[in-house]
Amino acid sequence: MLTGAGISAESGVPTFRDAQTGLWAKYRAEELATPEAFLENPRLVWDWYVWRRQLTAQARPNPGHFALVELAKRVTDFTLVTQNVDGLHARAGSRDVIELHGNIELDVCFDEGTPVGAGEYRDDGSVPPRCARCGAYVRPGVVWFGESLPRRALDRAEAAVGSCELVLSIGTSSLVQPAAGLPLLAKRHGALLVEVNPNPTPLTPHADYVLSGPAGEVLPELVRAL
Ligand code: BJW
Repeated sequence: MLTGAGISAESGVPTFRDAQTGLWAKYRAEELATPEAFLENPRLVWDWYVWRRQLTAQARPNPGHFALVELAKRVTDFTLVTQNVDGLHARAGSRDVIELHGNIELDVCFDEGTPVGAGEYRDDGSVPPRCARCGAYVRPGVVWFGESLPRRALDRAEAAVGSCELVLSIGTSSLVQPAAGLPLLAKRHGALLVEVNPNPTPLTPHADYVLSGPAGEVLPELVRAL
């Protein structure tokens, strides 16, 4: 399975390409999720993540997330790959989730790329905070445009799509590479491709089946039908 922001939409987490609201209405998410944006205006980008962290912390997994937990129990070999950084699959009970774009809860040092944990922040009131080891800014542990995906996560995802019989692409606009290429890779290896999305995407013409609707309704129905 490959999931995207759409599966968390029914948990109240805005999708990435939804129009931004409130303070952020004048920015496009794509303009904030880059290392260049952070270097140019660290405070703005940091505050955007503080706001999004609050949103995801308050969000609860929805029936779509829970349906994938159930599906995993009924399938011998099940791999869940997500582009989401919100951690909602794990909170629903999914195990061993492959997070291609990192996790919004984590902090890492901008210069060293290593995790920054409790007691490792410089105590100077800086926003964003600074790494106590080297003084560089701390940033969220997510993958921004132009950055490489975590090698192990991508290797595992590619191995899974190279050998699976069925791939579900759920709640993703299928625009962002390399994740968007994974379902097509699976199809080239002979897998059946099913898309779950209320809206068409560039993947739709390649899908063997399109289940057009919200993941929180379609996935529980799919599990019931098994
Ligand atoms: C519902 C629903 C409901 C609504 N139920 N569904 C090859 C060709 C061209 C460009 C590139 C390429 N290879 C790499 C690139 C560059 C770039 C890229 O892909 N650009 C394209 C946009 C053109 N990729 C990268 O830079 C990646 N790095 C990389 O490849 O490194 C090597 C390299 C670099 C540069 C050049 C070449 C190689 C990194 C990508 C990192 C993406 N990071 C983000 C931010 C994460 C942190 C954060 O959250 O702040 O990840 S961007 C954003 O997009 C986020 C998402 O995970 C990702 C995908 O979005 P997603 O999940 O699809 O969400 P939406 O909002 O787009 O769509 C929601 C969908 O849900 C919609 O379809 C709705 O209809 C649907 N929906 N309600 C089901 N209830």
